[in-house]
Amino acid sequence: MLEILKYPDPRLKNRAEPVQVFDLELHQLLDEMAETMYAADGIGLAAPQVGRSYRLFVIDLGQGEHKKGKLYEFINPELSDGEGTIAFEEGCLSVPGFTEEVNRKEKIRVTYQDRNGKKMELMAEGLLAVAIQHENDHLDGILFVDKLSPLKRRLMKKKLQKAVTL
Ligand code: QAP
Ligand code: CO
Repeated sequence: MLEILKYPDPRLKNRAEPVQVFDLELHQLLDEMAETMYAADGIGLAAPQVGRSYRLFVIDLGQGEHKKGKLYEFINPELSDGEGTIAFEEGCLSVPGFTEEVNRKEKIRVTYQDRNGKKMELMAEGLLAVAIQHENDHLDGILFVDKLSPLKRRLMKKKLQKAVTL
């Protein structure tokens, strides 16, 4: 299993590099990321969260080992045509034990490559659109807590600090 970096690890703030080679090593990384996400009961995991600075992430809205749904793999994603607004209570495997409401686009178009390098396109809405935007932010070094108001961010830091001193 891969180790998931936790906030405030500075490596979570780096901008990730595009994937150029679609080889067995990439396939193994994708497989290990999916297993790590399932084991942690997550619904999304981006490569920078496991210390790999590449533009790729996995999503399965089914949630966890026992409720697997459709596994999505997005490589070199680009988001466009955002439409509408949705407020969703988000969490993140890199910020365990903390959730807060974040505003996102309700619908988006995403172009990306699959694990073999084939160009793909998807229109997403609702929870899938939220998850894609959340994971895509990781590729640019942005966490959902960076989107909170200064007050909410201060409360979040207090709460996390309490959790480590317990
Ligand atoms: C990102 O989040 C996301 O605090 C994925 O104790 C968030 O998998 C996509 C998790 C909202 C769409 C909507 C968080 C697990 C998992 C925790 C996650 C925790 C255990 C978060
Ligand atoms: Co996250």
